[in-house]
Amino acid sequence: MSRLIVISNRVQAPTEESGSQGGLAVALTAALRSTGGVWFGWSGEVGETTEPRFATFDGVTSATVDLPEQDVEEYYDGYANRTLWPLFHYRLGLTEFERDFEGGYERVNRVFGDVIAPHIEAEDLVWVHDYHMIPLGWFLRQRGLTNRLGFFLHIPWPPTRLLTALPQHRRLVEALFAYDVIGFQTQEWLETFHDYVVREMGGAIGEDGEITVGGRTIRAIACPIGIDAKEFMANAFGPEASSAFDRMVTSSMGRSLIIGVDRLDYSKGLEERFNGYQRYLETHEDAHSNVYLLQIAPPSRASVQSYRDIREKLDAMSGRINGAFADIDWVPLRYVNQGYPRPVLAGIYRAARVGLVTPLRDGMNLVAKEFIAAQDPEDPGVLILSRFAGSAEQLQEALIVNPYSPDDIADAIARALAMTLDERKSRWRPMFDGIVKHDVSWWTDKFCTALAAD
Ligand code: ADQ
Repeated sequence: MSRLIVISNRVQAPTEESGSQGGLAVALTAALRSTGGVWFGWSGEVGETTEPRFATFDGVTSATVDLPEQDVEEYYDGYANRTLWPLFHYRLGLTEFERDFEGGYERVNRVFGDVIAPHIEAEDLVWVHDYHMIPLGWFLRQRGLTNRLGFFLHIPWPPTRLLTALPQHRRLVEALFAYDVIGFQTQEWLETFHDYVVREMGGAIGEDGEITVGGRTIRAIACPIGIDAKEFMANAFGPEASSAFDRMVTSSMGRSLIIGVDRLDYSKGLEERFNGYQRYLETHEDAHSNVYLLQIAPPSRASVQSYRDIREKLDAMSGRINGAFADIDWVPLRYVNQGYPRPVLAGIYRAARVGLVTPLRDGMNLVAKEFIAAQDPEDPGVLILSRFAGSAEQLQEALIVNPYSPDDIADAIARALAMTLDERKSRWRPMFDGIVKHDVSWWTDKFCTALAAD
C-alpha cells in the first residue's frame, strides 16, 4: 500500500500536548496510521528555520516548518485570509488585492515545495488541503515529482464572474492542473469549477469527472466531507457531555434552547442570525421567557481588520437585543466568545431544541452534522440550515432558510419550536443515517481511492 503524504497549512496530527482532535484530524491521522506517511505544514510559529521538524506520536509522523514574519503577513494573513477567503465566500467588498500578498503566497508555496519534495518517495500518494496551498502541486512538479497528487478544497469554489476579479485568476487555476485529482465539497462547487474551465480556459468536461485543458487531463470530483459520526454520538452520551447537558438543562429552567456554534467569521452569518432572532422576538411576544439563544463564537483571525469589525458589531448587537427584550429573570441571548472541548459541545447540542446554522456561504459546515449526530433519537431537536451551506445538499430534511432574510429565520424558529415529536423524528432520522453512512472515513476513502486510481 502506498504511503500517504498530507500537506495542509496547519498540522493537526496528535502530539503529547494536543487534547481531543476534531473529525478531520481524526480521519487523516487514522489514514496516516494505516498507510504510514507524514503530515506536513506550518507550525503556526514565526521563525527562520526552513528544515522541517519531525515528530512521531501515536503512530503518526508530523513535520512542521516555521514561517518568517513577512510570510505570515503576506501569505497567511494576506493572500489566504484577506484575498482568497473573502473572494471564495462571495465577499468581493471585503477582498483585498495586493501584489505583495500574492508574492508572499507564491513564495511560501515554493518554499513548502522545496522543503517537502526531498521527503516524498516514488510511490507516495500526496494529498494537499485547502486554499492556502493551491499552487503547491505545481511547485512539487517543478521539483520533478511524478507522484499522484491530489487537492481538496474545503471552501466554496466561486462563480466565474467573481473569480475573474482576482488579477491572477488564470494563473491560480492553471496551477490546479498540476494535480491528478481535485475534490470539492459539493456538486455545486464542482459545476462552478467546470464553468470556469470551459469559459475561461476552453477546457472540455468528459465522463467520470475528467477535465481536459490543453492536452492535460485531470479528474475533479464532488466529495463532501463528513464527521466522525459514531464517535461524536458516543461522545454526546459520555460523562463529559452528560455533565454539560445537565448544566444546560438546569440553567435553561424549562426554556427551549436555540444553539449556534461558529468560529467568529463574517461568512457564518452571525449578524444576520441575530437580526433574524430579533425579528422572532419582535413578532412572538408570547414566546418571551420561554426560549433563549445561546451563541458560542470563539474569535478567529483577530489580526485581520474585518474580523475585528464583525466582533465589535456582534458585541453591540447582543447588547442591544438584551437591552430591548431582557426581563429581570430572562436573558434572550447568551453570547459566549470561547471554544469548548468537543464532548462538551456534544452535550450542549443535545440539550438544544433548535440548531441554528445560517452561514451566508460555507464549503460544508460541520456544526450542522455534529448537531444532528448529538441528538437523542427519541427526542431530537430541529436543524435550521442555510441554503448556502454546502451541507444543505445532503441535509435536505432540515428547515432550509435564506440566511439573509430575518423573516425567513424568524418563521423557521417559530416552526421548529412548534414542531411535533413525530415530525422531528421523521426529519432527523434520514439526516442521521446519511451522516453515519457518509462519515469522515468514507470521505478519506473516497478521495484516496480516486487519487490512487490511475
Ligand atoms: P470552518 O470554517 O472552521 O471549516 P466548520 O465546518 O463549521 O467551519 O467547522 C468548525 C469546527 O470547529 C467544527 O468541528 C466545530 O465543532 C468546531 N467549533 C466551532 N466553534 C467551536 C467552539 N466554540 N468550541 C469548540 N469547537 C468549535 C472549513 C470550511 C467549512 C468546512 C470545514 C471542513 O469553512 O465549510 O466544513 O472546513 O472541510
